[in-house]
Amino acid sequence: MSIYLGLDSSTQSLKAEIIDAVAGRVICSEIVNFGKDLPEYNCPNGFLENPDPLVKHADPLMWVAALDLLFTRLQQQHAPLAEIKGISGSGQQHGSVYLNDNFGKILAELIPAKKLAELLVPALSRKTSPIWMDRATNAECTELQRQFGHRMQQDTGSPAIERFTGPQIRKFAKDEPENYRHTAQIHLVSSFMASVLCGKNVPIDFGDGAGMNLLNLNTLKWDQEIADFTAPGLLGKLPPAVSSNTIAGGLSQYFTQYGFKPGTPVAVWSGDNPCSLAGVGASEPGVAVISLGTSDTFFAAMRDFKTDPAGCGHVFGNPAGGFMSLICFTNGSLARENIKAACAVSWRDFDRMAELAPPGNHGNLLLPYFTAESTPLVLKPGVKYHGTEEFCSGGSDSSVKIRAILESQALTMKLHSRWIGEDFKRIRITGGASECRSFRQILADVFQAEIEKIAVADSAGLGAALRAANAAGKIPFNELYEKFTAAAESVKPNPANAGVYAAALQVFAGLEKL
Ligand code: XUL
Repeated sequence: MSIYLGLDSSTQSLKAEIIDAVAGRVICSEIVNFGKDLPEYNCPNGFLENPDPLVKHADPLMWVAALDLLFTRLQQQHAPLAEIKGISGSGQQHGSVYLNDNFGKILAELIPAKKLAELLVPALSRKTSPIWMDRATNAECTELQRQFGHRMQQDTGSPAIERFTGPQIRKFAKDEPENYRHTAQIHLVSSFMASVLCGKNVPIDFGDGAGMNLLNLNTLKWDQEIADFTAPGLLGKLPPAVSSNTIAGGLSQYFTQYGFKPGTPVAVWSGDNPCSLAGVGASEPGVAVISLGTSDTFFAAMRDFKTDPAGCGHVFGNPAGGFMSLICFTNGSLARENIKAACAVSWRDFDRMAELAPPGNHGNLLLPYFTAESTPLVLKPGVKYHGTEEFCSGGSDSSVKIRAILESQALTMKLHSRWIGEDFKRIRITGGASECRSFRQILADVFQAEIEKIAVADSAGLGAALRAANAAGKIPFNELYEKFTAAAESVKPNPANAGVYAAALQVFAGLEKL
């Protein structure tokens, strides 16, 4: 048997996808929802409440508590854990975990009599972890930009970005110098989880490492000068950066209590977006991916290294080698959920009602900044409506409101992905809202591209499992893609709507500038 496990540590949950790489099937899935299953960590939406809307931290102990609970559930459903030939994972990007010099020793001596969340308490040099939704580092970004100017984007793939790990580390070192001094290791969510699995500190992969404003993408090494300016002695606190198919180590003895074989190979984890690129079978250039999760992201494997002149898009490592582009829209599902709640409809009606308004929606659009936005950068949340008087005063039908959010989200993706310079004719779609048929048609019409959905909804978890099969089982990605990522459904663009949306795009671009 050729069985591999992919784990997906996302903003709101930890999921498992177990695949049979020969049969080409997901044979087992499981989920732990942080808000519902671990309410004691006070992160109903994956982060801790904070009076400052720009601050978004989570409790890293919740992530490891989820690991124990997930494995318990997999064991209860008799998942073939002893048969697993390799494990990898996907982590929400940019979030960082701060550990003191007990961490390595504690990991080496994990004992099944206690749970991970209890064992790791003395290892934290900072109780909370800033996550990708945090925007509290604007001052640090300004300082980094002032110091490095255009080189920051040229060499790390992005200008200094609020949610990226380097600016976050700089803020921590400035605000809490004592706690920073006691920090021996700084991990990403991905490398932290992989370290726990392996019972030792393990590297960060190029895919996720590129989201830190610290990795030089020309040399694929930490940038000494940027690291030194970011925070004192930072280089000594970072794990090495390695390619995404590196085997980080063997599974710690601790996990035999769930039925795993100790020493099962664990491949380095990567970020959720790089994993999704693999999970939808798009690691060759030419096909773009839209992932509709907590955030909406638009990404594609890159032909040549290229950066976004507007500074909103990023370059990350492609887990299959080379680079990928990525643009993140923070107000993804949050905006859709807000409109759904305002219209008091079910998701099924949300989908159905969007089709009742015509393409172009009588010119009604909105800038959906329910929370601070990364693309374009908006630090002061606020929704802006544009169109008929009725729509702007909130009096329109639900169908118009719903169509407005979906068309606006499709237009912002089109507008902010132009720098990639490719006219994508095929786009693969994944994530919860990819179920929404009307949204798929709107995306097809706005991009004038065929929108393809694959059968497995958790593309990050599947991508992690495929990466495990590639790294530990040496199965080529192409072989895996043939078996796992064929399009299950596809929506064709309607050429008759191209003009309406080309005009709407101009209006939307103008609105953003106001
Ligand atoms: C990407 C980003 C998000 C997170 C969480 O830059 O911030 O997509 O990875 O999903």
